[in-house]
Amino acid sequence: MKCRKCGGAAALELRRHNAAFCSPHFLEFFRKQVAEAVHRHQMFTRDEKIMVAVSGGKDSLALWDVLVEDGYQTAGLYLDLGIFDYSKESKAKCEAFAASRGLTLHIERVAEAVGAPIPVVQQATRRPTCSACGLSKRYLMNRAALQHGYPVVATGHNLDDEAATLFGSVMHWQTDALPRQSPALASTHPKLVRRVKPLYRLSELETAAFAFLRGIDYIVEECPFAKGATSIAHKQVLDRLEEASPGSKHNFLFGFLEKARPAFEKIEHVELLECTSCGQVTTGAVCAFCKLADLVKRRTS
Ligand code: Q46
Ligand code: ZN
Ligand code: ZN
Repeated sequence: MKCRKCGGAAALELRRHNAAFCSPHFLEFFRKQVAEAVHRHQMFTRDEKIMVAVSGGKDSLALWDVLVEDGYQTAGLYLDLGIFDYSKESKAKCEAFAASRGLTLHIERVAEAVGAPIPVVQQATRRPTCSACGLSKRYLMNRAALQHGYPVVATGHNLDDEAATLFGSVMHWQTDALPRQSPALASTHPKLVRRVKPLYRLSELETAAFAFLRGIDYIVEECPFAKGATSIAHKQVLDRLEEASPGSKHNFLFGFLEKARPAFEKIEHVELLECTSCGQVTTGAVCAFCKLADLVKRRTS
């Protein structure tokens, strides 16, 4: 196998692109894909401060690395979910990454904001762990960005994540979730920051290869609650399709973004209000996060 760019020995074959690259040209390819994503969806400019949500995993740290190397103004945001050793180790990876590059890392503790760490929240609410966790993460990301003056939050979601989420939404015909599935969500209210996913063009394998080649020290273990999540089953189904027909995930996601998403976008008309309890944006009187925190307080006291 030869590198598509220089003809040297290839280190990595990308079947869906029908190409192979040596290490330096793979890194170049990766950075170009991020630049293309940023440009195509006007995610942010060089004058803006970007908050990068980091979990300690390969994707978010690879993203932070690319943006820093490209000269963007960034800071990290780590959400401490209080999930046993997983949280301790992932936090340490983020702190080490930030310290080694002299970057700012903001830390938000879910236990402080919601009233209990995620495992206790799950027991108290008896809801699927990931639903309370996802809700808390989205809320705290937006709140932290507003508090610290960042107009945009970037997350490390990759092509595999996005294809799996889309698959899940389509499987259940969640027509309210479909218009929100996008590499870039604009701010629709002064108290909502933009949310962008600059890695949506890159697969999980590619972000792993990038992190490895860049010598990024990331947490390899997944969150212990990820195992039972249906998103894993969706990923496995898509992996099998990809194996049989390279490019399937790409075609599924990109086809949706180009051809189908606009049709769902038109039917989304929601009035945005401010939560009477915390002031953050909601569609009802009290936001879902405040309701969750209230429930946790009642059940744990
Ligand atoms: S951290 Fe939270 Fe994830 Fe763990 S509890 Fe589920 S949503 S799996 S990405
Ligand atoms: Zn090369
Ligand atoms: Zn609220």
